Amino acid sequence: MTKQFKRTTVTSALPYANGPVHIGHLAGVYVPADIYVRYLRLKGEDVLFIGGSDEHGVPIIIKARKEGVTPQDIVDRYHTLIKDSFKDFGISFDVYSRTSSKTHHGVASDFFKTLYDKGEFIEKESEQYYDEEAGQFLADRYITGECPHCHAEGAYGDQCEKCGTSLSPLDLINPKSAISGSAPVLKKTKHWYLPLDKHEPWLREWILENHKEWRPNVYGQCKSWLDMGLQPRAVSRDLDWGIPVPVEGAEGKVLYVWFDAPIGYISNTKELLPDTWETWWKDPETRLVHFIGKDNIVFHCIVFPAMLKAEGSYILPDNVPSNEFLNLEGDKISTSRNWAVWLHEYLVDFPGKQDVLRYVLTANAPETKDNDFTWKDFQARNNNELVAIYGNFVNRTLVLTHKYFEGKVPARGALTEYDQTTLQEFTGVKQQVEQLLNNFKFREAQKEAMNLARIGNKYLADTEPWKLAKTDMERVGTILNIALQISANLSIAFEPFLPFSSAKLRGLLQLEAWSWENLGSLDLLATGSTIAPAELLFEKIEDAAIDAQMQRLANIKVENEKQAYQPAAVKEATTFDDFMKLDIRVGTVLECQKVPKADKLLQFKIQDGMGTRTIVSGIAKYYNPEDLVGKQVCFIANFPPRKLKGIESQGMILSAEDADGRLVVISPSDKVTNGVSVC
Ligand code: B3M
Ligand code: ZN
Repeated sequence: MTKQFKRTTVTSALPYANGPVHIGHLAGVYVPADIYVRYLRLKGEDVLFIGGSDEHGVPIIIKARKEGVTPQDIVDRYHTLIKDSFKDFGISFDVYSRTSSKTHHGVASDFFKTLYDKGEFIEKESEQYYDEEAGQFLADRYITGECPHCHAEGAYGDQCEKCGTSLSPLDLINPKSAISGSAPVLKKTKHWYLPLDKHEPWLREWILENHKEWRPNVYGQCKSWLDMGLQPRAVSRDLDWGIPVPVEGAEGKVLYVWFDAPIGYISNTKELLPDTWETWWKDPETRLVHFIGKDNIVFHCIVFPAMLKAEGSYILPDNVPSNEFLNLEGDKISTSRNWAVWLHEYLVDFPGKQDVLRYVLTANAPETKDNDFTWKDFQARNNNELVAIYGNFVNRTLVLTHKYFEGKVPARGALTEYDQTTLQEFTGVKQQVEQLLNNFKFREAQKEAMNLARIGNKYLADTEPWKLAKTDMERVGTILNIALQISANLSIAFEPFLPFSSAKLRGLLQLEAWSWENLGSLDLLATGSTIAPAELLFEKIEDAAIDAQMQRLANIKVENEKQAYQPAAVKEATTFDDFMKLDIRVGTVLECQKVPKADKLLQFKIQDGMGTRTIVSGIAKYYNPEDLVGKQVCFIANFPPRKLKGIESQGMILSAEDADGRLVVISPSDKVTNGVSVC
């Protein structure tokens, strides 16, 4: 028997405020959470939707240091940007606050204190790297050195990015502090640990026995953690950005970011509802649901529940619907490599098209496995589904109603057998969508809603009311009445998924009184009521818009390749005499043209100070011949002539080969006399 609850607290992972949010965030966490919350609200259930920014942790400190600003400056900048992006995409939080708030510092500090006083922590001394020049302990990310596995330089204290091995700072060969560059020394430091091993027995039972209904990816990850055996986890760090450990003698120590961040859900609830927040966190009749990405599973299913249980007065999550990852055009989304579609940029390129992105991200949601976002698929889903099915159906219905009935809902007469079959297909929709949404199957639920549009579209195509208009207006009225009622139903069915379009459609239909309960009803629009002039719900997205996005990504790829460029090793030593044997000179390009039937070659006529010479060079892919005429170039004058495609080449033009393979001709930085030597 599933338990009955009175209300639901829905949380969504608190994004780190060290960068803007992108489509991966939206697809993984915020769109599904928002769909779920909108659905519960529509059903009239008591629900609270909690969001906020995670403003502590080492990446924020590192970013601030790089930019020469304070961590507070960084989080102020991104908190606002992130909050605005969510608002723009209709993510309907009841509260969106931040972990640098005063309320949160208080709540998290008290939480730690309670556990401390109850003896729920163990205290341990360990040796950690300390930077004597900077006078501080070093977080794992602040220590770099040689990887003990692949011997790459610049591996971090927690991971080697070259070979992917996870490391501990003590593994690094020749460790260096990223702050001062000095070699760190080992020094004793004290920290507080949550003894997860002590919690293991009840966690095993609670998850593995009592929550078999969790998504297989979530359940499976928990099981493998539990089977490996849990270890005590440090909940404090030696840092100066975060919430001070509220214990005497803990100067210079703050709560570990993963200790304070989930408490942020509680603090943000308290900020919104200072008097009643406890109902949402402590009443056993409240259901707690965490929406997160897969890298956060262990913290939400094991660590945070252990903290809540240790505190003693809180409820535990009932479900943790975690998604896998969304990739972008086949590659992992990465903030540092700029390999992402940023939400605030999307809205500049596609203003007003929030719902299109919401639709595509749900249609492709990485619910059971990693999935790929591609711009071609984005375009196809918009043009072939939103425009061609949903939009087309609604538009035809509205236009025909205006054409034949002056924009008034016509009466519905007797139904034919075909009408009955159509309506039968459609009555099951509510139950199906509900069942899917209750089980966090958002992709399939949205598909069902789209099926409703498909039914409508097919109904109009099959009954062809435009052909009956001359002979049987009563029948046309019946058909359009049905089509209008289906349209009204679509505005309800799509409300959790596409809230902007649903609102627009309701405006067009002048549908004022409605609720989720009405889904499936054939009497949403009264006969004789007026509808607004037709307007398109969705617009076709042209190739040019998609090409521009693909080009942007291609440029980023080139940039990234350049940044990752490893210069070749320096060649064996040579001598000045050897160098002097090469006769390098400057000349001016008089003529330049493509060599027929050779796509790489350009033929040059060069003024070399003594006369002219012909040189053939393999740079045709990178230059328009006419752009080189008049330019001075450097060439080797004493190579023996050789024939290329039948043309005698008298020398070689010098170019630099860029990281992406592009050849760039070398020219003197100022005009010089033709024929002079380069030395
Ligand atoms: N900020 C990690 C992340 O964005 C972290 C989530 C906190 S949820 C309490 O992936
Ligand atoms: Zn390595």
